[in-house]
Amino acid sequence: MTDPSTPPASHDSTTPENLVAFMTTGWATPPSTPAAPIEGIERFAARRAALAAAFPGQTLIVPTGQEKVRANDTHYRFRPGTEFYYLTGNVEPDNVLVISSDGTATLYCEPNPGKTDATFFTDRFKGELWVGPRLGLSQSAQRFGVATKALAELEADLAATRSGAYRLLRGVDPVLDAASAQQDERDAELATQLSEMRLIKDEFEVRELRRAIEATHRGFDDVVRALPSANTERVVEGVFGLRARVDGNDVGYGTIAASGPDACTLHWTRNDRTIGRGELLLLDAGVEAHTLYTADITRTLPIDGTFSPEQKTIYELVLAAQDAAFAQCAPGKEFMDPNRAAMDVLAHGLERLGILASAEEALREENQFYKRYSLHGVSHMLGLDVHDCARARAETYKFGTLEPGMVLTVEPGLYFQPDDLTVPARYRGIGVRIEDDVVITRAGCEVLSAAIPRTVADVEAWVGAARGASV
Ligand SMILES: [Mn+2]
Repeated sequence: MTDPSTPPASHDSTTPENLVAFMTTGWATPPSTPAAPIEGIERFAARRAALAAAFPGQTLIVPTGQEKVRANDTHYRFRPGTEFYYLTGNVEPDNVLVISSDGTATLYCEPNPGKTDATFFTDRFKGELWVGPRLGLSQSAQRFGVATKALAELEADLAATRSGAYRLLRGVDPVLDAASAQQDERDAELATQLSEMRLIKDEFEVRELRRAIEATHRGFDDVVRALPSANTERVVEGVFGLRARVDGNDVGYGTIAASGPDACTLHWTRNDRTIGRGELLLLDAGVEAHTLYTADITRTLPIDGTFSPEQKTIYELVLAAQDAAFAQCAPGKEFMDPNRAAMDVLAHGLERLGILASAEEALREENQFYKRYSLHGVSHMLGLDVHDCARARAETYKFGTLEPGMVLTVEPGLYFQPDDLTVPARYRGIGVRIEDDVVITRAGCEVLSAAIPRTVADVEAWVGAARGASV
């Protein structure tokens, strides 16, 4: 479904009938070569079949969403709906996947009228000469291995369907949401199923996550090389963003380039500060691969190549917490076990530093005082979404058990706010997070991002080498 048409803007030119006649003639016949099937076409078909089997006899509607307005008539770059993409591999906007009650799948998409229809040069949002050609019905069918129909037929087809049992993936397509009756529980069950299907990654998905992580490693290398001349956080964001666009689809989430005390703000994406000498830079960034799987990596780097004694103390404590968490990443462990292990290490370290009076007291369920400095949990699932599988039930995710094929982050941190009087002055304004991505294996886990320098010595050598090279 598409947005209601936008009225012409003041800068639009007029189109006399004679021009339309002239523009729609005199073009070579487009080649009729079939579209190449996407890689893993059978994988997407199997996912659709599994979804249909979970809701037998019901119609399932999974839209990808539309381009969103950034300002007036300009849009944000389109990113497909995760669930729609997971079921189709299709990255074009506006499409809607419908799985009928008999289990057959139909992709509703925009036709590609070629240059036979004036819209190819008059429609600023869909016209081929404005935004490039769409695949259209026959090419989409070939490429994604699914039956296609024109988007214009969707409303009538759904009207017939809505009298029966159907479920809609809500929150993606406002037009479909508005046109469908409230049935929160039924629709939520569809969203949950689509989240839980993605808890275990297959080989193809793990391969794509590896690619995203490798590209992210290159992006971190780029940033490290740029550090000697990077005087603002914005430079760091820009350098990483270049790598994300060149080696992948985009960044998987807004890059956090937090220098000095900005690191104490968890989702610092304003990135507008001037970087000071002797500070730490907390870089939390991930490249999203062309297949939309994203990395989620954090490194905390000494700008000048060497940690100060205070920075090193905090960094090593976070590192020890991360190592303790890695040791809990194994099949049969609870999802929360890595978090518990990390918080235990952090709380005892905070006690040694005199910040917590008693680790034991701080760790008690009714207190959780360590959270004043650790702020967030240690893990979340990672995949097509950076916070993947977000609609999974607590019993399968947060209170579930780790299984081979699950991919999650391990990211302890410590954050001492600049105005926190419970913290010795020399530690205030220090924020450290170390984040890696792991896949659970039969034997334990593999740290997919292990090649990115992490220990104090390795990080100092990494940043130091770039400084040396730039002199
Ligand atoms: Mn994360």
